[in-house]
This record gives sequence, C-alpha cells and structure tokens, in this order.
Amino acid sequence: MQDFVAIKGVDIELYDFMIGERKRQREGIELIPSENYVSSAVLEAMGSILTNKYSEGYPGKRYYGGQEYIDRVENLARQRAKELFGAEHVNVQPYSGSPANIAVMFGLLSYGDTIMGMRLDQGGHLTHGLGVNFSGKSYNVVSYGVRRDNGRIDMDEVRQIALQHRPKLVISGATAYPRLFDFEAFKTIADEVGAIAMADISHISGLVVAGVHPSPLPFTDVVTTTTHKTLRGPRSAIIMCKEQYAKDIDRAVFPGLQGGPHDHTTAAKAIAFKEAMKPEFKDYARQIVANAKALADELLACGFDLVSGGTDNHLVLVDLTHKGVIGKDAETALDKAGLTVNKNSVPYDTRSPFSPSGIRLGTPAATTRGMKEPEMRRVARWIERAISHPSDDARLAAIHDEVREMCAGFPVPGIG
Ligand code: DSN
Repeated sequence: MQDFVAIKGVDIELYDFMIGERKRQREGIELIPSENYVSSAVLEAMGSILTNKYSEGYPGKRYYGGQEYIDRVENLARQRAKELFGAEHVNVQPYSGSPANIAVMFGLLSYGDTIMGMRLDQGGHLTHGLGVNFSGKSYNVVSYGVRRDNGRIDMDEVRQIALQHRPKLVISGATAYPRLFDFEAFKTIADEVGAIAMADISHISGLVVAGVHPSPLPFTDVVTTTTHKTLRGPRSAIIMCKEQYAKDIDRAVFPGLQGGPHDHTTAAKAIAFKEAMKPEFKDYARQIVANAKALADELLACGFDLVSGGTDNHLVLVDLTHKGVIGKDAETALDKAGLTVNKNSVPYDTRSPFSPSGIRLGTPAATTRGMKEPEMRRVARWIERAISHPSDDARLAAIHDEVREMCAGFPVPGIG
C-alpha cells in the first residue's frame, strides 16, 4: 500500500490530503467511466527515477545525451502498442488525450480546414470541434449527434453531413455514448468525401484490445487513445496511424507541440500494454461490459430513463429529467453516499452544461476491484435510494456505511 512516508516527512499538509484521497478511493465506489485504478507496477513506474530525464526527440535521434535506457523504454512501449492494437505506427509521447488529438489536426490539416466530429453535448469531446477549444477555434467545424428518438448515431445522417460539407477529417469517438461505434461505416464515409478517418477510442480502447468492441484498426487512418481509462494504464495517450501519416504526426508531437516526453509515463505505458496483452485482461474487459449491462438493467427496473435505453459498452448515461432531480444535485447526493459519478448533459438537454439533466456512470474501476453483477445491482438500488431523497443527509450517510462495508471486500490495487 502507498503510505507516502517521504511526503509525510517534508509536507504534512499535502500528506493529509493524500491520505484523505486514499481513504476516499478505498471506501467509495468509483463510477466515473473515464477513471480506473492502475496496477502497483504502473504506479511504481509513474513514481520512478525516470522522471529525472529529458529526452527531446525520438529513439536514436535525441537532442540530449544519456538516452541508452530511455531509448529502450520508448521502443518497448512503441513495439508493445503496435502489437496490442495491430498498428502500423505508434507515437507514445503525447502527454494526454487532448494534446494527442490536437497533434493529429496540427500535423495533418491546415488552419481553416473543415473537420467533422460528434457534438460535445451529444456525447463527443472538447477536441472534436467545440467552439472554445483549439479544434473549434482553428478549424471549420461541422458536427453530428444522435437521433432524438433512440439516442443512437444515424450513419445516414453522418453521411449526408459529410457529403454536404466535405470535411478533411472525419472523427469518430465519444465520451458519453453507450453504444458501439460503426468504425467501418465512418471510414467508408471518409473515403467517399476524400477525408482522413480518425477514431478517438479513449473511452473504449481496453474493450477494443480485448475484442469486446470492434476495432477501428487497421483500416482507420489515425487512431488516438488515452491510456488511463478502460485500458487501465497511466494518465497519458498515444497516437496510432498508417505509415503514410507517421512523419507528419511525429513532427506535430515533437517539436510541433511538445518538448521532452514524460519518460516515467512512457515506462508505465509499456507496463500497461503488457498487462493488457494477458488473457485475464480479456476477462476483465468482458466483465466491464457485463457489469455495465447489469447496472443499466437494474436502473431501468428502478424507473430510471437511460439514453438509448441501455448500454453496449462500459458506460450508462442516465436522464434524470423525469426523476425531478438535476445532475448536479444527484452528483452531490451520490458523493455523500460514497458513489462517485459525474453530472453530464444528455442529448437535446434543455439545461446548461454546468447544470445538466443527467449523470454518467461507468464500470471500469469497480470491475478492477473485482465487483460483478450482484454488486452492480446493489449500486443501482443505492443510486435509487440516494436520488429519491437527495437532501436527506442521514439517509445518504447510511448508504455510505453500506457502501463502505461492501468495499472492504474489494481491495483497490496499489491501496489495499
Ligand atoms: N475527461 C474525459 C472523460 O471524462 O470522458 C474526457 O477527456
């Protein structure tokens, strides 16, 4: 278990915060779908002496000396990612998901080019073209969303928008879409309009490598993913692409956007890729989806409205409109009950992103602790009990006692 002894010796104030967060992680259930618990080996690499090194450039072509081992670390991470995903080329240096997506656009497009992505308020991501983001400020954005009647992406509509606006980049991928992406259809549409096809699989990459979600590789031109969500690695990202885009992507990452790569994180990525190659990772990914389905089914039985009526992946998007509770108040109440979720817009939300109508739930972290369908059904019933009386602190505290008791039987990797 991480006991932060050295930190305690130099910074008692920070130590207290870290002990508090450790307790929170252990005694509550993490249901934010983009979060997970990394292994002790990944944690060790992240807190290692590799953070001491600078290594601008790429293996064999660096701007600083002393790269004998760092080159090997980066090559190992690249090689494992190529094998794990079946990618032609991989850049393992992006600091995180947003810089990875920006690097793709910076490397392959000219300012003012048209890009097409999923609208943030319908499930997309900031970097897929939101007006206040670099992507929305630098490129002409056209967007697709989901159908009002079934909450699903309509590929005919995506094709019509693409034919009308002829984007240079077609982005598939989302942060709040509970259904499968038809990556092949996106690639066909991109080809039809002469666009580069990009898939951002940050949320689902762990499911993709396990074969639980169809993969956009090898046919998609560029694929980005964070490494810390369902993939269960360090807080970071990678870019995968066809060989023809490799030089432009690499130049965009360094020296275009970034300086020295975070070598300790690269090492942690190499470890995570190795872990994800193990047969037990496939079982883990299958259980993530089974757990999400159990959670969704029980929530439906408790009278909740789910966007698209359920889930095919790791997340569930709950529309609270008919429950008479707003997402922010639900998030606060659930926090008090030891259930960590995030408020989230639902498609066609009439409320603002700061105070949306829904909450977003996911099972990757709970599944890492070994929780299965019976625990997910309990979670759904706790959510119902909490949300039906969101201001009843005594009731919420009582739920947290039950949550704490259940959590004691499911240790957190790296914490215990
Ligand atoms: N912040 C991530 C998420 O929660 O989905 C997206 O970048």
